[in-house]
Amino acid sequence: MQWERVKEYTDIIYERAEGIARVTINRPEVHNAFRPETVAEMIDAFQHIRDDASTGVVIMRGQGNLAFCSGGDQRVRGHGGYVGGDQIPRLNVLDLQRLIRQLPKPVIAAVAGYAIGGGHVLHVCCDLTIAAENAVFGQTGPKVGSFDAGYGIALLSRLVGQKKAKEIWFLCRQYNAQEALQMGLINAVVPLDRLEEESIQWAKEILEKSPIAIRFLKAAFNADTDGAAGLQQLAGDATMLFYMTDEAKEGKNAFLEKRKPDFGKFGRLP
Ligand code: 1HA
Repeated sequence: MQWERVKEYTDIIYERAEGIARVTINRPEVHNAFRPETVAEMIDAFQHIRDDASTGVVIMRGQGNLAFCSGGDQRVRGHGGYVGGDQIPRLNVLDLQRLIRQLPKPVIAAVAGYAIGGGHVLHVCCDLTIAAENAVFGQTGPKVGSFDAGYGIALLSRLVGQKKAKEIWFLCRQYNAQEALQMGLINAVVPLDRLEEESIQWAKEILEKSPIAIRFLKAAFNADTDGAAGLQQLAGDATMLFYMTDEAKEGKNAFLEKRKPDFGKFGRLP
């Protein structure tokens, strides 16, 4: 793969090749913990990916082999949130989680090493997770005085069931890749040196499929967990398709031509 850098950032790397976008958290000195700026850059990259018609799948990963992401950077945790250069305390990773969910393209987490705390919730929010054999999964919130009880609970308990999700949160244990696979937390485990290749293979298999079918399926999988916002996504996709029909165009054209629309010519299917 010939990865092309799409945009320059300080905390992340955003590249693309052959229809795949690759977003890498690039803070290996802190096991790829995120600060507000890291998250803002991720949000910017994901917004770009959303508009980029040449991209169909995203691979998210951490720099190096030791960590996918270790959650919020505890060194900049302040009063009410994580504090960046603008001195405003933020929990902006919650915005990123929603963006990953709303993105009409699948996001694959490629996890080498630790996916811990807020980093664990990020992989949970991704559509698929492929782990290297050295991957370690877990929540730390109650140990470090935090909790992410939004998607961190709702999605996790759908993946592994309530009893297991409670164990993960209440005990803050760490789980290896095989244990994670067994509990339905991830999709596959591969040797570390095959993680990249395997993630690209999965992305390529998705890229061969119908983009609109994949888009609707992702929205439908999210719809019931995400409540009205999930339905909004699904309904918005339906509107997008409807706008492509002659029936919808008749409505717009009639308005612009100041005449009564003739919807009678469009059949009603069972
Ligand atoms: O809960 C939330 C949120 C909830 C609602 C809304 C928004 C939220 C946003 C964020 C979060 C959270 O993420 S809370 C949870 C924060 N993360 C953690 O509690 C994990 C902290 N890290 C660890 O427990 C361990 O580092 C580790 C189990 C992942 C790995 O241990 P290991 O292999 O012994 O490495 P370690 O030496 O600890 O780490 C390597 C370096 O990375 C250390 O720096 P050094 O001493 O070499 O200078 C370590 O301090 C640093 N590091 C690791 N994780 C973090 C970190 N520095 C800052 N923040 C980190 N999260």
